[in-house]
Amino acid sequence: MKLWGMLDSPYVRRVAISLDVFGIEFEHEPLSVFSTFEAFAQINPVVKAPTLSLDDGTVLMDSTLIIDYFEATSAPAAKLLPQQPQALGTALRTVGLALAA
Ligand SMILES: N[C@@H](CCC(=O)N[C@@H](CS)C(=O)NCC(=O)O)C(=O)O
Repeated sequence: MKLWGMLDSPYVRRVAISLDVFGIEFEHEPLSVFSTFEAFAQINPVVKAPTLSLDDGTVLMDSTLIIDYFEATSAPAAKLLPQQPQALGTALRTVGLALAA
């Protein structure tokens, strides 16, 4: 599994930190969407960081969608979000505020 993108991007950092909290091992490739556009386009034709290539070759993009994938596929004890609706709403509101900040 490989995470593509520079760690000066808050979205790339969000995914790297979330994967770490999930306990998922990954390689990091600090490829720039700006200075290495053509190389990035070979990995992801829409040239967006973060991009994550899974071991099966699937290429995911967008920090929220990447984290959604691991939230959906993780065992209950490893999930980052609470399951109870009210607690989930509170947690998602906090994530929304943090993304805006
Ligand atoms: N909503 C996206 C935002 C990602 C984003 O804006 N990434 C920037 C780098 S920080 C990017 O890829 N910019 C290149 C472009 O939009 O062409 C996410 O959460 O991943």
